[in-house]
Amino acid sequence: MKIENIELRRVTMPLVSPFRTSFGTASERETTLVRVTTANAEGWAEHAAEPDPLYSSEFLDGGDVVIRDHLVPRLQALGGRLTAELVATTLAPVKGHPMSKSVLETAILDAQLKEAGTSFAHHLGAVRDCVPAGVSVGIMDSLDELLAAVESYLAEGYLRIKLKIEPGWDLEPVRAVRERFGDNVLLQVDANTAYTLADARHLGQLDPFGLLLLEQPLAEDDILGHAHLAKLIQTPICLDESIESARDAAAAIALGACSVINIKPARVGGYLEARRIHDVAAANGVPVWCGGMLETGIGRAANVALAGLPNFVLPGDTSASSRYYAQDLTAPFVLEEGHVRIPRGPGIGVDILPDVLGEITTSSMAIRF
Ligand code: SMG
Ligand code: MG
Repeated sequence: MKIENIELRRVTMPLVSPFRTSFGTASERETTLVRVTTANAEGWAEHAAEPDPLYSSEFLDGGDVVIRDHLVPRLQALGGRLTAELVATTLAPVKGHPMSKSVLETAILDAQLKEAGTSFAHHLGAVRDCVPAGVSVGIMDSLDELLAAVESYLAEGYLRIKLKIEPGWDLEPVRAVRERFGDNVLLQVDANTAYTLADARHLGQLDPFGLLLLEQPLAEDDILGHAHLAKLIQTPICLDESIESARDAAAAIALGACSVINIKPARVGGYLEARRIHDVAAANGVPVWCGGMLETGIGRAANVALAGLPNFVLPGDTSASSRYYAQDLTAPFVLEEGHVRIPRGPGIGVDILPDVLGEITTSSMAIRF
């Protein structure tokens, strides 16, 4: 495939409400959109990193530089031989930066599939038309505020609730949600690395609440710690930040560090590696679910397609657009009886709304290929 242009476009979108995690609070989402132009198609993807390197070591400004100075030149060297399948191996000599690699691979895959008239869902191997939607609920100032938020998400039809936790905001919010909404609500928690193995006894106090899983309690590089923790508590451990490749997934599973995996395509370098993780987990009987990074409709479309694969057996952070945005960059993803529909058009299967794009763009950079 011959690429003519790559454009990096920085956009900022207001969030409907601030989103607080154990590492910070966001009231807007900033991202870099990548647009890849070929003779016959235009591919789009969005960078999953945040302005600051707090979720992982990647951050948006760093991503722009790495893409422009280190990744794109390697792809240019391939000339007309470039395909999405060659992106990861071509970029492998550059250490790290999975989110920057992912945004390029995804935009190229989108253009390639649009040229071929094939959807992400079909290409990746989705086996359903709709995926069950969960919602991630941030840390709040009070239990009353939390219960009101959970109540309205349940009323909207979300099929699973994930509470963000941190030391000082863990047992009480879980207990409050269980007491108010009962034991049948599918409930899980996400610590974003906020604990250490010394907190094992404390985390064990979550056991009576029947949570689906405890996501990433310990540091991302503490695989052994998670394996120890898994022996000390009953709640299943799910890894997010720790898993950046199918090899990581195989190792974590073999060591007993997790019994569930959150797959975020951006975190693992793209949708093709994400599918490999899905396959490794399936081969080991480990269920997976699709994570989120507050995606606009662009990233959400591709995530929802991935979540259609057979071993995505738990509801994902594949919420409706309205969870974060009053005005999305594409036609909004909506909840239909707790599910989100997988786009079936070519590529990611959604169109960018040009007026919205114009309004939210803060800068852009064109790279001639
Ligand atoms: O897209 O709904 C979403 C976000 C879900 O909680 C979510 N993501 O660790 O899983 C996670 C967090 C990381 C994002 S924090 C900016
Ligand atoms: Mg997480």
